[in-house]
Amino acid sequence: MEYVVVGNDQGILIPDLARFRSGPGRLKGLRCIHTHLHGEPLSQEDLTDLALLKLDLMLCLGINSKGISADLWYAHLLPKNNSGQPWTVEHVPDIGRLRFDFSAFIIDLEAELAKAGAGLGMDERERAVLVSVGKGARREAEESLDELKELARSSNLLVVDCIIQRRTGGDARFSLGKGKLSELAVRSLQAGANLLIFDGELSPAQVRVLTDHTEMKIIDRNQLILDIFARRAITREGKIQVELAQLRYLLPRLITKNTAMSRLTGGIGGRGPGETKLEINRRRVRERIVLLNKELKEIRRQRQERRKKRGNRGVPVISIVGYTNAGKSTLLNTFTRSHIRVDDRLFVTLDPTSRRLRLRDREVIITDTVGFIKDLPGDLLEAFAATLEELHEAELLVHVADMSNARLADQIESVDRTLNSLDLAEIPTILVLNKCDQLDEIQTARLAERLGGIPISAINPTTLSGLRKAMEDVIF
Ligand SMILES: Nc1nc2c(ncn2[C@@H]2O[C@H](COP(=O)(O)OP(=O)(O)OP(=O)(O)O)[C@@H](O)[C@H]2O)c(=O)[nH]1
Ligand SMILES: [Mg+2]
Repeated sequence: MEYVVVGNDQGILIPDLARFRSGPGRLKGLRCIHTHLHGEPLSQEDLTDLALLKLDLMLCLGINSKGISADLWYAHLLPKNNSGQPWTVEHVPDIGRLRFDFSAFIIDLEAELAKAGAGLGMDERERAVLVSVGKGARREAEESLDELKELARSSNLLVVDCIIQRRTGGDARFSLGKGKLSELAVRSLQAGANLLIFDGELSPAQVRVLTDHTEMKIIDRNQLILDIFARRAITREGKIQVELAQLRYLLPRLITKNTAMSRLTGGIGGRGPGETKLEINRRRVRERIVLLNKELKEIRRQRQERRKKRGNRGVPVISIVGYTNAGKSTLLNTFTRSHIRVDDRLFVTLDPTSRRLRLRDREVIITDTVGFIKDLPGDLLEAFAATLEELHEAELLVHVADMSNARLADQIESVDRTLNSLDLAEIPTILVLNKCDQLDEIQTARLAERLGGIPISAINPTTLSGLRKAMEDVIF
């Protein structure tokens, strides 16, 4: 079946094609043919649209002084190549001389794009391109992207490309121009990706600009973290907390997608009927937030009652805190011979777990809880307030850090900052440097001295005696 969409001299209305032929390496199956009345070749704007809309072809036809067609130019996208050029432009002096089996050509091109995208073969995972845009130092951006990669991996995504763009100059807000966006679109297409993940937080205005110009799925770091939490939540309380955080984050970012509007002329028209639908969506979200809050309140009440009972018995509580993936659950397992789930992924533990532990012949309760991360989304922190509230009852915090991690110092600082913001800085804290088995003795001793922490290897019980003694000294 073939369709023809006809525009006028003002522009052309392209229907919403977001779900149409979208797969790795697929182009839109759409050729844009238009006239340039002054004999000028394809403009930068034409080429940008070619990339953003993943068109099969962008063609412009010149008209000579007698109104008869003269020169024509056409452009199409290219698979990944050495020149780095995302498209090629051809010039044909006379339409009568255009000999080109375009259908056959486009089939070949799509096959090549798909091949480049498929890379390692049959991988069912969603393919993502990570993007860092901002003003900070390049090194910081790279480190932050490393963590974003781990987050993506923890969310079961395949990272196929990373793009870092540094901005110099006065503009503190980053803005992504159409040109940069089209480069992102082409690189994503060439890598067979359909998901762009921005490091940092996208404001509602930025989300609007991005979704207006591309048909790719676009999320930011916070949404990725929320997604991981959503996958991991097991208990009713955990699930409600995560959903609440997601809805709160989503609400200001709910926008109608402007796809049915002319994009080739910069979006004439308006958001007309979409607006009302948007309001309905917003209202639904608000209603759901009220409902979930009610349910959460009831769960919190029950939780408080349980806590009161436990509190009456006067058993001291020790809480394990720390950056995600530092080895908190492993430490609890080794101390109490338990089998909480442990994995080399971020945010494996969401729901708090408590176990009994004997210290100097007396019983204490040791708890493991959700890990922290730099710039933990505020909505998430708020949603988890009830879970984290239990930390206030602790007589001692054991702060577990991963000493084999290149970002150790930053991670310790992030955790300290989070503890501060939760008003927990007053509780006595022992800093534990975990995974000392990954370093040699000299490195371990040096780091332990510099940071004032106790080195351990949570997988090896014989390394825990120093920590045990330090815990006893604080508790008794
Ligand atoms: N080499 C080494 N690996 C360790 C050590 N302790 C923990 N690990 C590993 O580090 C990874 C994370 O451990 P977890 O105990 O799940 O970490 P966590 O702090 O509970 O992480 P989240 O619950 O995801 O926040 C796992 O693959 C563990 O096997 C250690 O002392 N040495
Ligand atoms: Mg854990």
